[in-house]
Amino acid sequence: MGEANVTTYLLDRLSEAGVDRLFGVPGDFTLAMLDDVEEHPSIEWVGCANELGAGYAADGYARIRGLGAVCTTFGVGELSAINAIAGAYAEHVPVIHVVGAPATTTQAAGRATHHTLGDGDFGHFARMTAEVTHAQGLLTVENAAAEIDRVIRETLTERRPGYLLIPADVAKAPLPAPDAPLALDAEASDPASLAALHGAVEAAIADASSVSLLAGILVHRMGAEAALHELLALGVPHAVSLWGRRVVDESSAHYVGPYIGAVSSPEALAAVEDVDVLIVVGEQFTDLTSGFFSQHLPETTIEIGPRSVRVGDEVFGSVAMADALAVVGEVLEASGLVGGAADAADAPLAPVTDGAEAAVTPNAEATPEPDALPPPVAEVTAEAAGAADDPLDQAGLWDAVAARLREGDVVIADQGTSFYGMGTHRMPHGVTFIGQPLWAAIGYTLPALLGAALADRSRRPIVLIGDGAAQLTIAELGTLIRDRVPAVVVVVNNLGYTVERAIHGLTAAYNDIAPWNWTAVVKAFDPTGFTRSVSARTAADVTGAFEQYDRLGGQRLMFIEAVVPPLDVPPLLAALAGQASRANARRDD
Ligand SMILES: Cc1ncc(C[n+]2csc(CCOP(=O)(O)OP(=O)(O)O)c2C)c(N)n1
Ligand SMILES: [Mg+2]
Repeated sequence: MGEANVTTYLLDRLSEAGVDRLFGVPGDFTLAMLDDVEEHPSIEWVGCANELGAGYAADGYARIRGLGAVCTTFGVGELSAINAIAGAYAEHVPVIHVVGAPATTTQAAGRATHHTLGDGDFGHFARMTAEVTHAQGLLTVENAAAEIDRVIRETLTERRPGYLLIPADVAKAPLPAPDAPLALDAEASDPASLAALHGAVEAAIADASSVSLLAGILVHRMGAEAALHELLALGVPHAVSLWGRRVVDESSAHYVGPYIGAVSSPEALAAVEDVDVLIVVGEQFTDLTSGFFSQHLPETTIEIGPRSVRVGDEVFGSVAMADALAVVGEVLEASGLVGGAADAADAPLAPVTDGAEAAVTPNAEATPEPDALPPPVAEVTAEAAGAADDPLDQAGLWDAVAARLREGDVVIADQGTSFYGMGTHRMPHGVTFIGQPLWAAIGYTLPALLGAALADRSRRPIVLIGDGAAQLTIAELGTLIRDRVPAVVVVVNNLGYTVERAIHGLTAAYNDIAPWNWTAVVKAFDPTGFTRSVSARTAADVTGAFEQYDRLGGQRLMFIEAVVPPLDVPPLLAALAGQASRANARRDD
């Protein structure tokens, strides 16, 4: 081991926070740092094909592990990663972006240095990044330890990315290893606020005869999943947003499906909109997850945010999400309003109905004009699939994939037909579903799969991605293969941007992509024979590929090219696309 320095200090701190992989692409301003990474006992370098992929990989890693890190070089490298960092910001994912900069003396001389704009200003990129990171540290020899600690602490606390700019000389400056653990600010609730909340929740449910809960992604981000599960174990009917699917166990008898505003299934619509009291926890309504803001919540709503709770017009501050859930649980338990775990868990789920048989209508006053209302989308069961040997279509594909899922899987779905095709399929117990519906960058999922897979090698990683999206980030397939990361990669070959076709330009040439021979592409990326690939034309082909993955002991990368018709659109996407095109065409004048 070389001498302890600023880089080794940073690596020690990252390792202490649970990070064991650093994703990135080298550059001359980071090379000296990377020698220390190579020598570090607990952090491994994962060289990626480009910085955008490395950023997405760090994001996918963080979504499983709690913190991710990416290292790029000044200007050219960091700006390629900035899209990924902005995505992590939007989606509340803690990622540390480490950037190697020209040496302090080079910067002071102000010369036209490579990877700069040539104007002697070395601050352009840090200023750009400041817009999409919560904390920024521009390291000097003097401030390095304090700034590394501050940026990591704030990144973990805020669940937003942090940026560390390290000039090449500062990276190698001597600095002893940390002598005490990183102190994280405790997020303790104010006892008086909690007591007041208790009273307000009691009053809110005093005359209620029904209650249900809607959960969102911030439950995961705030580390409140255990508290949520404890509350749900009381037998509370619940729904999730499409973004927040990972926070509940979708195999629960009390789970009613995703709530997507007006395009929800009748069961989800009734459970969320037609109750006396709704508890909303960790939810941020976005256009794509709320049916373009068509949500209609009951008058009495208890809204639990990351650090505060709103009950009617009253807001209770300084309340941690987990503590708020515990208070609501206490009150609900005492009220007798919820069924009791044992009986309720045995209750059969209401049968899944076709949208046309919708028994429930949304609140009359809140209903938008009839022509703006898409048909509700029914939840789908895996058995609903057509014949296994019929030509593959969207319905058959997602039914076949859903039927093969099992406990422990990490399913990552890209923002094309994949995300919406799987949106109405119930995940088995113990499956983590990851999407990126707010930032919604196509191509995110393949590198995110790399990160998620390396974050927990005991789980089966499955990526569902469109052919257009895969063309953006396919280079990281090479990284997966080089590092021999087993996974199932499903690429939906529908010859273009089908989700865009559904919104506008059904047959327009701008929605076509360059056709690739996908199985040949995989071969070209695979000099060692690590992959198996299948061009799936039927549901039976898809099922067979999953079975083959298992027969190979889950030790290979299984690439499934799922060939489906270009104009075939999952029902949920069709409903949302109609709303999207209306929203895009709307003029306020
Ligand atoms: C980085 C980025 N560029 C462009 C878009 C706009 N966009 C949204 S969906 C989409 C098409 C996705 O097509 P594909 O991945 O093939 O999925 P499909 O719907 O065909 O399954 C595009 C171009 C985007 N969301 N992100
Ligand atoms: Mg496509």
